[in-house]
Amino acid sequence: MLSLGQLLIFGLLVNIGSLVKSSDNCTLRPRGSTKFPKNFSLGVATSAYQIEGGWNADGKGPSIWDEFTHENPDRIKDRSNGDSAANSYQLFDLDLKALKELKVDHYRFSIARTRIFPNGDVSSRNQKGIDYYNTVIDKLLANGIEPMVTMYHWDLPAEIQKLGGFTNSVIINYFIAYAEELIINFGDRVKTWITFNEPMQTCKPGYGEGGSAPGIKSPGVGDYICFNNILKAHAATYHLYRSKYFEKQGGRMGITLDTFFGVSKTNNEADVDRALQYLLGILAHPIYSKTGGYPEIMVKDIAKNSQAEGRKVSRLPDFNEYWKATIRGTFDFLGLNFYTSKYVERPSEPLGENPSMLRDYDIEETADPKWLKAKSNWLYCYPLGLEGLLKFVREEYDNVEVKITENGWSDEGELDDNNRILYYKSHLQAVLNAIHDGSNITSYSAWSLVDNFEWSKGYTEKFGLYSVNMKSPKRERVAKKSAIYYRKVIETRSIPDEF
Ligand code: GBH
Repeated sequence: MLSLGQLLIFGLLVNIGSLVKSSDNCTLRPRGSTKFPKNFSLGVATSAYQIEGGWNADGKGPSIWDEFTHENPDRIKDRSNGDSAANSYQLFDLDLKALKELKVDHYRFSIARTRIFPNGDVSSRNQKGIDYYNTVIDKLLANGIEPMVTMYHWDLPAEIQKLGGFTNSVIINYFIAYAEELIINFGDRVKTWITFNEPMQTCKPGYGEGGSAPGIKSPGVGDYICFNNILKAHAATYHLYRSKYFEKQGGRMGITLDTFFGVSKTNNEADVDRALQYLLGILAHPIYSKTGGYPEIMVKDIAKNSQAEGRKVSRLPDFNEYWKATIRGTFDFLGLNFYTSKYVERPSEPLGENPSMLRDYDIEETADPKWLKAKSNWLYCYPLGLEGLLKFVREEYDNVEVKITENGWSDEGELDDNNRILYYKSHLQAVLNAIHDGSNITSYSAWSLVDNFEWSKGYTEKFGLYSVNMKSPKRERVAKKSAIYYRKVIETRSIPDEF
């Protein structure tokens, strides 16, 4: 018989054993220089709906996220919404103080479309919304912080959704008008523009599966139409900027795409490639490849599946030559949001409903129980995945300039956030290793500056470097241990061991 003491020690050892195992995957050895290149920009990211609050302040119109959360509180885990969030609309100075403490080189934030054009149309132009962002931009610049602006981070004006939102090609012209308003007002000071944040997440859950605003369920149809319109809107905005404003303003423009990295247990390159073409290629290939258009594998598969469903036209028609040429090359850099990795393999039985993107994709995703897990059920620490993705991008898209526009870790919101530090350390190391291998990466934004509204998870998963006191109307920000660590990274331009 073991004594209680022996049992406890045994239990402890088993525990330590499993802890060491999962965090083992969350570390990376340096391969090259331990310093970030001279002009490398280190910063943090947020988005308007997730932090601003002031949902109807000063003439702001309702967005699809205002309506989605108000009309379906049951679809948000804690029945919350972004009505007041971290109240950055009124309390931007608290964010500014945190940004200065961190000593960031840049701040990536998004502009709420419904503050600029409350009903989506130019006729509703709202000067107070423009004033707000002028103040934000001026204060950043006065403190030596470069503004990096996302034009669209999921908050479509509700009035445009009435017309079908991203499934109606009218959104292209509405978007161009909005983008031009931003360029005219802010382009003298904003030199880094991101047209869209993660169109995958606008289209697949928004217009395919229906789990995110506007909650349209049209799998394998609505999502594909949405991609098509976003790619056209992005390209048209890029051309407008280059032809009319670039000469005077000299800024740069790209799009931000998200993907996880696919790991094959059996070293099956074809599975990995298939996963990345479906997750990233559908949006990256039309813009960043030499040939343009959707990835060949998708065009072929979906044409075949569509035919089997009795359709005369593919659910994913490729662009015609005009649009192929118009979309291809519309970038100065590629924004990448990277969080996690999954194992990928072809399933033994078809997945998802018929039709759906999941059915077309035909890949089963699983996670390794040995990987360190965040609070979010989809988020694991596997920094080799970031190296793998950066290698894929280097080879597939001619070593395009990459800005990591998001990367981060969720937990319960504790101030002693050691796992977040482990995550940042290892992922920053992946960036340095990829640079050593030849990747052209020029900036990194940690997600996120402050705890914020995590979409359908409400406030139950926290990604901030700073905690926000949601119980107090003053929404005080408190630096977590990770904020102190990240500041050290920025100060030393390296990845310190100690924290
Ligand atoms: C980013 O998306 C967003 O840009 C940002 O607004 C957000 O706060 C941040 O991530 C953290 O989530 O629940 O299994 O269906 C990252 C890509 C894609 C990750 C959708 C979560 C949901 C998986 N996201 N995914 S699941």
